[in-house]
Amino acid sequence: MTKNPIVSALFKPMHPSKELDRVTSPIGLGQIPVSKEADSIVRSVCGFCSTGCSLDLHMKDGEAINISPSPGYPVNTGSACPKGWEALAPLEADDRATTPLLRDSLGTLRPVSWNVALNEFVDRVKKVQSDHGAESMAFLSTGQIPTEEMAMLGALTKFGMGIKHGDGNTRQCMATSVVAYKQSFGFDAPPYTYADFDESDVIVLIGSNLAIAHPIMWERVLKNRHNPEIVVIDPRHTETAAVATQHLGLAPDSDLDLFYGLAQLLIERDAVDRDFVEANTEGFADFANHVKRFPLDQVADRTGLTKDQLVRLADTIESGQRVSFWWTMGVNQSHQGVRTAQAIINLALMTGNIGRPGTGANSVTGQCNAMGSRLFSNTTGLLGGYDFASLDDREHVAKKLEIDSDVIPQEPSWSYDQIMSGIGTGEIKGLWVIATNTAHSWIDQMDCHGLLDKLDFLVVQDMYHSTETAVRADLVLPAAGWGEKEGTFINSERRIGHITKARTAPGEALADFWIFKAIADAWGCAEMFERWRSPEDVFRILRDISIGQPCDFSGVEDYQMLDESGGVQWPFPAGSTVTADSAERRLFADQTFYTKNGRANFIYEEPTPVAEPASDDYPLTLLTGRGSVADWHTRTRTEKSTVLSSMTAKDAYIEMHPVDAAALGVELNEEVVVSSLRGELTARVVTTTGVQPGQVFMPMHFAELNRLTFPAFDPYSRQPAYKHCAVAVRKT
Ligand SMILES: Nc1nc2c(c(=O)[nH]1)N[C@H]1C(S)=C(S)[C@@H](COP(=O)(O)OP(=O)(O)OC[C@H]3O[C@@H](n4cnc5c(=O)[nH]c(N)nc54)[C@H](O)[C@@H]3O)O[C@H]1N2
Ligand SMILES: Nc1nc2c(c(=O)[nH]1)N[C@H]1C(S)=C(S)[C@@H](COP(=O)(O)OP(=O)(O)OC[C@H]3O[C@@H](n4cnc5c(=O)[nH]c(N)nc54)[C@H](O)[C@@H]3O)O[C@H]1N2
Ligand code: SF4
Ligand SMILES: [Mo]
Repeated sequence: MTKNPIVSALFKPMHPSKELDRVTSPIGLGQIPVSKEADSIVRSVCGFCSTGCSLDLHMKDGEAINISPSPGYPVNTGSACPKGWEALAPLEADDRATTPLLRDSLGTLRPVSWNVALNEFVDRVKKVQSDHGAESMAFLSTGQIPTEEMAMLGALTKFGMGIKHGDGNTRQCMATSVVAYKQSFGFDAPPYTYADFDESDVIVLIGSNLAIAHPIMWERVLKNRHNPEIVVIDPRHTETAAVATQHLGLAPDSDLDLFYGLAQLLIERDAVDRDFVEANTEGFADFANHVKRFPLDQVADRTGLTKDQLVRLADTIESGQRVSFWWTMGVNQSHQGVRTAQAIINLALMTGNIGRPGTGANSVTGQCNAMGSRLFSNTTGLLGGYDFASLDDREHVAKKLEIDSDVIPQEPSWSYDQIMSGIGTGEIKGLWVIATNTAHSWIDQMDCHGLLDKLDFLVVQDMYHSTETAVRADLVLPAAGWGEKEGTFINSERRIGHITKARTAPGEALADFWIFKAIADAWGCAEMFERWRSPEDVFRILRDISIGQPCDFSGVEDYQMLDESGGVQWPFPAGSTVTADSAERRLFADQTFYTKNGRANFIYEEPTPVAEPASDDYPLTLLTGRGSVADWHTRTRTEKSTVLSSMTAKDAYIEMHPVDAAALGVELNEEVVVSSLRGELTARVVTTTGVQPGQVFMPMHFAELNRLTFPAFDPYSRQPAYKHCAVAVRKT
């Protein structure tokens, strides 16, 4: 058997699991002194949410033994949420994948060497491709690995292995914002800097539970010294709504009606920044005509809000000097997410609330490196924010990479849902899943599980062998996690931050970067990646590709510069220097957008009905989302921390209004069966007025939840509409 040179060079024999005298992190906000045991500190950016807090890793004998939030970093200034404090615990779990695992003829996953695993990977992927065509192998990646790793994966698969279809979990999360920004601004460019949280006098949060999902951004809202009006638009009375000055508990998925109605109210009272609209936008007159069809009475009726609530919000927006609009999954995960996001963008444009401190139409990102994946995963967009369909773009990228432009696909990939349906039709026969847990998080789970089981070859590359997806795999590749490898993340405000290797990965687990390098070698395309010697080399290659793009960061020399400057926000073209003035960067201060004529577009459309309204048989609307600050997604990481586990519920629960519970005759903590047309689960009832009558809420962290969800998608972004389906609840 051929020995893989990358693996041979990297391979370290299994080290005895090191007894780490780890000090327990206190929970809470604030700073702690360096642990007494530590002999030095290295800095890194947190690997959970997109806030991108900086963390100090306390080192002893070359291994991180404790964490505290970094003082002085522009994002978190000495604070972290519990997940940040506890970020080392997931690395020490018993179910870490420590060797590759291959399913044997009896159906059991058994440990094999890297050489066996790599040969198996190459032989079976090549067989899938020769039997069914190159396009029958696909991959699903993530917003949770460093940019350098994403780029390596995207280039290896698409340029090296002839794979055409690859998408990622960013589709479940940010695809709507990507399309909305591209169409409205000409580039996928969230315009804000976190200082805008500090500067606003009106903060409008739409479908965003910031207090739970982005606690350190929320802390900035709470520290805002302008006594801001905080408006929360969410069907639920969330932890965030509890502190708001206005909560609009609208009917689920009625946001588009609401925002068109608000635009109409503002136009009626001439609360429009005519100069800004005239000089910098396209299509306002037609938009103004469109929203005439959304009069106050009708909007109140469709949203379930009172006319007073609507008028008060219009007053607030009109009188605000610096109004910022922030949206997250309550908008993106809708069957009409793109148009809803654009309706928010339209409000910011027509009131001139963009490009100035404390303003903006701001999509809050989810995962630590979703922004990196949007620009550099080489999935739907060509590496660096370019277009697969453009010959010029393909030639430009090929030249930068010193490869033949013919190897670059001429079309974007299928989206996640198209890849899944492709398995159903037999067009996709092999799937490589990297750092995402499809079998838990994808919509309409019963269907999803059937599809995964239908594949000829399923490879899962994960930190753990126990995930819902890994246990279904034919081959598991053991990956190092955050803290065990190096690279960069891009946070929600476009800040590039350096993540540092501060721990040895267990057993034979390797950083995803080195797994990709080893596969390139085993596949026979290592030559193409000769210059991609280390993550930092890749960083330099990507930096060169970014030149001339809105995301140009060619002014960043190297990782050291990122460390010394507290991260750098793009754009940062060559010649830029980090000074006190340039430390914060907001887009569109010059009122020039990235469209061909430099103007932002007003885009709008008639609202459409939800895919599955409540019915006699399924009378309740199921809302889903984040349940607690201590839970991360499918919990593979956070459940490994005893501290985080103690802060959250172990088993599935469903929130229900006391009136609905009484009608069903169920009480707090009673077990119920929740069913939809697609599947059912059992859960405990939590009675709360946080949800409205007729609605129920269940956190996405429970593995069973997506048995219920309905596979509806936004037509432009193909993002799943996780936030809405019809269910019934009955006593067990
Ligand atoms: N603790 C924790 N933090 C996280 C994550 C995590 O798993 N755990 N995940 C990260 C990721 S990847 C993401 S994408 C973000 C998500 O962050 P958020 O989007 O803030 O979180 P969600 O709870 O998914 O959804 C937000 C809200 O949308 C509301 N909503 C539902 N339907 C509608 C509707 O029709 N209209 C409106 N206006 N609102 C609606 C829900 O009630 C919910 O309160 O969080 C990030 N941060
Ligand atoms: N019903 C419902 N479903 C939802 C949502 C919802 O609101 N409601 N939200 C959606 C959203 S916004 C998102 S972002 C998705 C998230 O869904 P997923 O991406 O499936 O969730 P995670 O648990 O973050 O999965 C990440 C996987 O990568 C592994 N991992 C972590 N770090 C590394 C690494 O460095 N390398 C490798 N190789 N593996 C690693 C983890 O162990 C884990 O198995 O869920 C979506 N699903
Ligand atoms: S807020 Fe997000 S980035 Fe900051 S410590 Fe918590 S999970 Fe990490
Ligand atoms: Mo997400």
